[in-house]
Amino acid sequence: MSIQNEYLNGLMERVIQRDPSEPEFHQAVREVLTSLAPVVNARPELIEEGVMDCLVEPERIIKFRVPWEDDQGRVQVNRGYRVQFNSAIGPYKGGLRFHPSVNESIIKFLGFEQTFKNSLTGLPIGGGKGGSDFDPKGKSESEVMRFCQSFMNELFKYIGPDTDVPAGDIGVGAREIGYLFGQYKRLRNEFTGVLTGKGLTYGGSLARKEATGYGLCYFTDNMLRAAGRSFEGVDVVISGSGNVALYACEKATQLGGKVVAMCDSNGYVYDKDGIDLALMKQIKEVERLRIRVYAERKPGAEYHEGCSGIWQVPCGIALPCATQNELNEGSAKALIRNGCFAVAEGANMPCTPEAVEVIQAAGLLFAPAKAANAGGVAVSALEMSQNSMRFSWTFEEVDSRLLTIMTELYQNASAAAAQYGLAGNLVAGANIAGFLKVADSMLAYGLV
Ligand code: NDP
Ligand code: 2IT
Repeated sequence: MSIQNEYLNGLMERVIQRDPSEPEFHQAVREVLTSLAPVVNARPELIEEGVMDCLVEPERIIKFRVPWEDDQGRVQVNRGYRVQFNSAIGPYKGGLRFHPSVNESIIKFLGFEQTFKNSLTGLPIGGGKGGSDFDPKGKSESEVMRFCQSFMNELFKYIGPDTDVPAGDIGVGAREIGYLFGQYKRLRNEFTGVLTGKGLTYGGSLARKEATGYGLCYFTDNMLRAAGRSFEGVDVVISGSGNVALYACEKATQLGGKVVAMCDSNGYVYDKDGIDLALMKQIKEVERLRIRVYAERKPGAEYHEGCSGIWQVPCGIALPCATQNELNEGSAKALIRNGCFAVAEGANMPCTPEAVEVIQAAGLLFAPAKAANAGGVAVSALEMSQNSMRFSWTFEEVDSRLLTIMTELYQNASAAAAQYGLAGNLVAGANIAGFLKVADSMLAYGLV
């Protein structure tokens, strides 16, 4: 779909010309500008006052060297990033990703999307993202610790509980957050809520670990119910087997679905009896092994080499929860052919634009990442509140707030889509609803 506004088309061209080698960032910006054309057509001051031009340019990009010593005593050098994208409605907030594929384009796309996602939660958090091309796979505990400490030796200068509050993402979980928090505390001599996703003994929130996966299922359940459907008795396919995927599996199962397949970057497992989550957690969270071990330990389960084959597994509901652009047009067509009726994005931008077009054209229910996976950052914001209060809520308290946030988010995105004549299009609805609060705040401040 093209952008139905001449100015925004020109802006898109300028974004590409300015940074021609950032395809993921262009992809994310194009989707948002396409959705925002009807808003901008109705409110030309958004262009005249410079909001649209500012929206696509990060407030600040920090890029730094991360030297660390491996177990053989050799110096290794990685690259670190923090993109502070937009602070119109609160301190920059968003995860850190450690993965060999990380580059400026990927961190910019994630920071851009985070701005709208965070606004959608209804909580006062701006958008940011960071990370490194460091690969935690195959590294020892002490190598991971030394890397995290070196990463924080530079990052601490730019973050703070009222400035920028990082958290986890791919390759960054409670272990890495512990090392990062410990180093920040040493350097600043301060115990503050500067990171979220912390361990429960030092300021972490109950239900943060579960929040993205649970929130994804709460959002999906709302979307299904509005269409007279539910998880009950439905086969579900979930890509990935990390933090988001594991807790999506847990909640989808609690809501009556049967998760029949999960994957890692090497291959997928199919279990016709439904994934044994306790076994999967043992393999992935405790022992940190490859997913093929699941099929070795679970009678009746099959392992297949190659992760993209997972979309050939018949299911009613598909939850891509691994990484960007993991579900392409061919995979979308396979899902549709096999009777899938709903796709909800747990990962950030997991469906390619061509896949989204095919899914929407075929009339499937589609929940976009910015809305559907906002539960993680929402509970991060609740962790910030608890840290500020020097208090902690029970699991039930946090979980019930999460459910309310995801339900209201669904209603707001649906309403925004309907208001602009796009009823049922949650991509447009989420982008518009997320944008308006940010844009009105930017206008209020005056831009130059
Ligand atoms: P984890 O590191 O815990 O797990 C990532 C999973 O995805 C692993 O199974 C990994 O397999 C797989 N994966 C990663 N990269 C690739 C790749 N290039 N190709 C195939 N598979 C891959 O990360 P999370 O679960 O935290 O994050 C998953 C997605 O959810 C990401 O898109 C993230 O941005 C998004 N997200 C995360 C939130 C959170 O709170 N953690 C919040 C909102 C969104 P392998 O082990 O083989 O690498
Ligand atoms: O993509 C995301 O929303 C996250 N990785 C979570 C960010 C956070 O600050 O909890």
